[in-house]
Order: sequence, then structure tokens, then C-alpha cells
Amino acid sequence: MTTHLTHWGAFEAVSDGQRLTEVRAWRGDPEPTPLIGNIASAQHHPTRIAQPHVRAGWLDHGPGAPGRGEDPFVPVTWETALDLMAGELRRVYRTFGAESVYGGSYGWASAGRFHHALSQLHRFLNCLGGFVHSVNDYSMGTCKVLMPYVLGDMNWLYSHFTAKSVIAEHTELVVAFGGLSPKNQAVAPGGASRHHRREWIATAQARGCRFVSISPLRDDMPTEAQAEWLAARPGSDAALMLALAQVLDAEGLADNAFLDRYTVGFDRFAAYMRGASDGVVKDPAWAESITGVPAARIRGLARDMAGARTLVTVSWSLQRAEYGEQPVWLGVVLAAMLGQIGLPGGGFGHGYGCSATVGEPTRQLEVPRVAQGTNRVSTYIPVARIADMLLTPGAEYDYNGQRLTFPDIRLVYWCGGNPFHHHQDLARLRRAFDHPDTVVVHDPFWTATARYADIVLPATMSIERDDYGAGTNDRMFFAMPALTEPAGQARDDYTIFADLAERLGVAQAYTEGRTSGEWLRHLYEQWRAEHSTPGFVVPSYDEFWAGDGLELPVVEPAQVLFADFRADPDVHPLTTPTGRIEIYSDTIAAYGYPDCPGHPVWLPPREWPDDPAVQRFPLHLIANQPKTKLHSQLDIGAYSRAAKIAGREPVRLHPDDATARGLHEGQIVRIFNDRGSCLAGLVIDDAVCAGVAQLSTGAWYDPDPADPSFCRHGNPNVLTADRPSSSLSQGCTGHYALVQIEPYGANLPPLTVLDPPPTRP
Ligand SMILES: Nc1nc2c(c(=O)[nH]1)N[C@H]1C(S)=C(S)[C@@H](COP(=O)(O)OP(=O)(O)OC[C@H]3O[C@@H](n4cnc5c(=O)[nH]c(N)nc54)[C@H](O)[C@@H]3O)O[C@H]1N2
Ligand SMILES: Nc1nc2c(c(=O)[nH]1)N[C@H]1C(S)=C(S)[C@@H](COP(=O)(O)OP(=O)(O)OC[C@H]3O[C@@H](n4cnc5c(=O)[nH]c(N)nc54)[C@H](O)[C@@H]3O)O[C@H]1N2
Ligand SMILES: [Mo]
Repeated sequence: MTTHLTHWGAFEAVSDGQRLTEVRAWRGDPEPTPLIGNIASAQHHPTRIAQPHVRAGWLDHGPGAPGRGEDPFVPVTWETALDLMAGELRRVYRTFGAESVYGGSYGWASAGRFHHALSQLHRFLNCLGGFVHSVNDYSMGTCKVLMPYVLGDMNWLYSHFTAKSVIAEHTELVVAFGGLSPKNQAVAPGGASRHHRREWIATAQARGCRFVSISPLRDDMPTEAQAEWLAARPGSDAALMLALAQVLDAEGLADNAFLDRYTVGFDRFAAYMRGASDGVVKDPAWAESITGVPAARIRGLARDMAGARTLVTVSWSLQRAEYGEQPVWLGVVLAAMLGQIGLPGGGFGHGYGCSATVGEPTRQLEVPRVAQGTNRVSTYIPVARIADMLLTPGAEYDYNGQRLTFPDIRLVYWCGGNPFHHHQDLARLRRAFDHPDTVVVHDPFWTATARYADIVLPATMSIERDDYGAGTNDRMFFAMPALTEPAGQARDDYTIFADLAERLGVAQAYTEGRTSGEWLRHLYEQWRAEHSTPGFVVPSYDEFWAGDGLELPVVEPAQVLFADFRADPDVHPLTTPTGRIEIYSDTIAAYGYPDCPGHPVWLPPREWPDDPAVQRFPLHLIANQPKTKLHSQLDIGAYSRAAKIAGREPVRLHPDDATARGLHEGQIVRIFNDRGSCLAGLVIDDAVCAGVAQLSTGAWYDPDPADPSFCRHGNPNVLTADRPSSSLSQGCTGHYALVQIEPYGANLPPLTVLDPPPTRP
């Protein structure tokens, strides 16, 4: 048995050298996830890319030839592919410069820190002169921009939110906007070792802690929480939070001493909340009409919050929407009004239900990783502006107080991500992908993005190479020896870049003369020299490699967010501009953005049910993270396929909504709006509130050849809008859209995405 790490957990496997013959959860994991069931079945699936491929039109007519996404692919040798690639990189860098290469390459790739696909791509492109990069992510694209103005840097916050063990011991009331999703707590970037969701929530519950979940899905809260469920209308949380705040204010329940000492700008916000600035009092009656939550229930909850040690948590999903700043900022304001920030179990949290490692004890050390070098190109985009960049080079736009210009991209290089999974309005993305001369993809699988590329290079899966890794803020650092040989002709991204670097005359800069095995040892030894301290002796590389994971030291006792700040805000100021919690931000106000003013407000999303333009689409689409996989990864795996209905992604609907449409369980339905449509298999379930359709992300995009806006498999991103969250953050808004559902009458079209694309000899 050899241990290996994935984003969804560690596992142990037996291998015959080619494939995994037995897979079971790592023995140290008390609550392993069934997601490990996708790995072995996916490894040799027909959609594994067997060898390098070049799109026929590109091969015959050169860069920019039409036919991307339509032409067959020509299988070629590695020699040919690498020669073509090197020639094309040389042409683009010489003719158009580094500013014409987009290497943002957003995506989760695999666990394993050396063979981290994006890091290797960035290092390689930096050796060639740099590339246009992306900032932020799809996960927290809005709050990462907002938080530095309000609470402080989000990367720091991520590993310093009050520990779950502290919540389990002290919190009396958890008010969870977006729930505490059990499926999402299985996953963490870079890996999760000891899952213990049931344990911390059940401990809190048994002690008498009450959980209230504000969410369109009952199962966004684990059963062990025995939560009360408040099904507010999706997208309305800011209104609900304003009304909770208004009750605290009007009933004298707000902690004014806390607001005075630790925050700035409450008065400006209060004028809005009380109706002084716009004539509308944001009271529970006002919020009832927006949220659908009875005013009495809102008032009761506000009083309960003031009477208990209360933790306000907001999931990242709420900010993956238009004006996504508002519910996050208001969550902070609510917690500030309760005056419990910095106390054990009270205050604010962001992301407890989003990742296994939010609320884990803060890790004292980073793990070794490869340096990406220096990017000489300063041009970047907020990551979700990819289609805008490709469609409108030269156009100007606002971002975080700046006026930026989209560059003119000739070559797109993707390694470790799947934009035809993660981006919104896929038909528009497809038009955008027509713009560059050349699209290059490395991936183990024929993902939709690989099918839209010109040069496709087969990458190894993490189980096919030596590596090591630890999740962000996870305390276990694992050696990850290769479990099998690479499938087909797959090569490590590192080896591919090293061969390209050789052809382009930058081999020394890229490899520094090391093989990947030598790099692993070198980076480890460097790290060991830096981190061997009397309290923590790092074992030799050989001991580490032979061991079953190294336990890294964490801060003890477990952290309470902002305990220092509470003790003395002058000695321990926040990293915000004023050092205080900013309920009003002068900096944001000065930007003058109507879609993100200086204090939090309620702004209805542009697609809001009152609008006659969208009345044809009365259902809120919840395109959340999938339960049976990580994003689009291993959607061909056994555990993911087992949940499909006639091969299509399941969509869940409330019984009343199904009856009203004459739909029955297991039926194939068509989900549509003005942007696109997709097929899905119907599951009728009263865990979904009425008026909501839940279709998770991750089904491999399988467009009708005649209509790229119609996905035959059930990818919700044909339905979502490619609209920014706001001028401040320019984040993605994949978590909010309106749709309609009807029976699918026509003959069920076959899926093509489970087979490799057509090839030409
Ligand atoms: N509508 C809607 N859309 C969303 C979201 C939503 O809530 N709603 N959520 C968004 C969020 S939060 C995220 S993070 C994104 C996720 O979007 P992505 O991170 O792009 O999704 P993944 O499916 O994880 O893509 C990773 C790709 O890397 C490949 N890969 C794995 N290992 C390797 C390797 O070693 N080398 C190479 N070259 N490739 C490798 C995998 O096969 C896979 O194709 O999706 C976003 N999209
Ligand atoms: N199994 C699994 N786990 C994952 C991932 C995965 O792909 N699979 N992806 C990981 C990644 S990259 C990320 S970023 C995190 C994401 O973590 P989140 O963003 O929290 O995850 P989601 O599943 O998108 O959304 C959580 C819940 O929010 C609720 N919700 C949606 N809209 C609203 C709203 O307007 N108001 C309220 N109150 N609730 C709403 C939905 O019911 C949804 O189920 O998850 C991580 N965990
Ligand atoms: Mo994410």
C-alpha cells in the first residue's frame, strides 16, 4: 500500500504497475470521502489523451486557420508536436511579444506541489520573457478584492478564521448564509488529510449550539447540525442581513462600544439602513418582500443573535454573483454590530462550508514549492474577464480603482485548468476562443478545452509521477511516489516544458540542470535547512519519502480570529487602510462605482424575478459545486457516472415545481434561458426550495455541433451569464442565473464527450 494525496483526500492503493487494483482511504482519515472512487476507473478511460495531437486545420494551414472545435485531430509524435510548439512560441514571442501570450491558465490541476501544472507553466513562460497573467480566482473573485478594504488580506484570513475546535466548544448560535455544505468540506486546494466535519459539528450540536442555515437547499447543512432551515430567495441575502442589522439597531441590541472602538463608518451605513439617506427603512417587512422570509422570523433571529455567542458565516457561493461584495460585507457588519469579533466562537467567518481547511488550526510552515521566476509582463486580467479580453482587445474597463486595457492575445496556453468547465456563458467563450492564432492545452483528458485547442499534449495524472504535497493549511505533508507507469504516451508537464525549453535555448534557466527527481530532493533539502528548529526536526528526505506523512506544527492554542485586535486595536491594527473594520470605505467610495458604493447596500441582481424581461425564466438556477467529483475532474469516473440519469447530469427540483410542469422523476428535461440550454435528468426532492433548480457544475460540456449554446450532457455554464460581479472586483457570477425547465420531447441525442474526438491519420 502506498499513500497518495488528492484535493479530496489521501488514499492508499495497490498497483500492478499499470493500474490501481485496490484503492482505499488513508488510514489516518476518520471521515473519508467517496470521491476517491473516481480515480482508478478514470485512469485508462477512452478519453485519456493517448499521444500528442494537432488540429487538422492548424497543421495544414498554420496558426489562425479556422475550424477550431470542429476539425478532426491528427495524432503526431512527441518530436513533431514539440518542434511545432517551439516554432509557434518562437514566432509569437518574436512577432508580437510576450504581451500577446495568455498564460493565466486558471485551474485546480492536481495535488502535488512540484508538478503543480500552473507553477510549471508560469516558470517556463517567464523563461521566455513573460506572459499576460490573471489575478484572483473563481472561488473568491469578489471577496478577495473587497476584504483588504474591510477586514484585511483574504489569503491571510483563509488560514486564520476561528478554529472549528473553538466553535465546537464556545459557539451558541451559528447563522450560516449558504449553509455549511458537507460535500464541499470534503475538498481543499492541494489536499485534505483528516476530514472531521461530522465530529466538529456534532460536538457543537451536542453541547447545545444551534445552527440556522440560510440557503435554497436543505442539504447545504449536514444532518448532524440538526439545523433550522431558512430558504430565502437566492440572491437576496444582502436584504435579509440588512433587516437583521436594522432590528439590532432599532431595538438597541447593537454593541455601540464595539462599533466605536473597532470600526469606522457605522454612521454612514446606519443612515442608509434607517432610511435617512434614501427614504427606505431596511426593516423586516421590507426584507420579507425581497427574500420571502416572514418579517417575524427575521426579527426573532436578530434577537436570538444578540442573545447568544453567535458566529455569522458566509459561504463563498454568495459572492460568486452580481454585487457579490454586498452579502460578504454585510456579514462583517452584522458580526461587528453583535460586538463578538475576537471572542472565542463569536464574530465572522467566511468559507467554513467551502473547504476542509478553513477553520483548521493555522499551520506554522509552508511546504516546499518551485519558484515561478519573474514575469516581465505587468499586464493582467481579473481571471473571469477571459472572454472579454479575447473578444475586445484594446477595450478599457474598470477594476479595483484602476482603468485597465485588454491586451491582444495571439497564443493561449492552458495547463491544469478547464475554462470550458469553469467559465460562464460557454457559447460566448467559444466565440472568444476563435480569436487567438493558437491554443495549446496540456491535460490528461480530452476535456472540452482540449477539444477547443490546436495543439494538445497528454499530461500524466498525479498517480503517474513522483511528487509531494500538502493542502493549504492542512497539517499533513505527504510523499506521493508514483503508483503506476504513465498511461499511453503521457509525460509530466515538467518534462514537456524541459524539452521545449531545450529547443528554445532556455533549458538551463528552466531546469537549472535538474531532473524532476533531483528537484524534489533539492527543494526538500532547502526547505529542511530553513525549517529544522529545536521544536520541529524535519526528517531527512529519504526518511520522509519512505514515511506515511509528516505532521507539520500548528499554532497552539487554536486561533480565535482577531483576538489580538480585540485586546488592543492600536497595537494590533487590521491591515485595512484605517486599521479598523471598515463599515464605510473611503477608498471604495472614492472610486465612484455605482455597483459598489462606499458602504454595503442591497442591489437586486439585473436578472431579478420582478423584471418583465426575465419572467419567462421563473426558476433560480443553483449551479453549485458537484457532490460526486471536484469540478470537472474525473467526470468519467465510476462514482460520478453512477449519479447520472441516462448519462445526463441530475437536476433537482421541488415537487411543486415538477408537478406544475408535468414532470416526473428520472425524466430527461431541457433547462433553458436566452443564453443557452442543456439536458439533465430530473430528481424531485423537497430538500430544494420551491422556485429553485439545482444543477451542479462539472458535467463535461458536450455541445450540439450545430449549436454550441446547447449542451447535451448538463453543463450549467451554458446558462450562466458572463457578467462581472462589479466594477470593483470583476469576479465571476457563475452562481446566479434564472432559467425555465420543460420536458425534453425529442429523441435523446447521444453523448460524444465520453469518446475521444474524431481523428485523421
Ligand atoms: N456556474 C458556475 N461555474 C463555476 C463555479 C460555480 O460555482 N458555478 N465555480 C467556479 C470555481 S469556484 C472554480 S474553482 C472553477 C474550477 O475550474 P477548474 O479548476 O478549471 O476545474 P477543474 O475541473 O478542476 O480543472 C482542472 C483541469 O486540470 C487537469 N489536470 C489535472 N492534473 C493535471 C496535471 O498534472 N497537468 C495538467 N496539465 N492538467 C491536469 C484536469 O484533468 C482538469 O481538466 O469553476 C468555477 N466555475
Ligand atoms: N465535492 C466538492 N467540493 C468542493 C468543490 C467541488 O467541486 N466538489 N469545489 C471546491 C471549490 S473550488 C470551492 S471554491 C468551494 C466552493 O464553496 P461554495 O461556494 O460554498 O460552494 P457551492 O457548492 O458553490 O455553494 C454552496 C451553497 O450555497 C448555496 N447558495 C447558492 N446561492 C445562494 C444564495 O444566493 N444565497 C444563499 N444563502 N445560499 C446560496 C447553494 O445552495 C449551494 O449549495 O467548494 C470546494 N469544495
Ligand atoms: Mo473554487
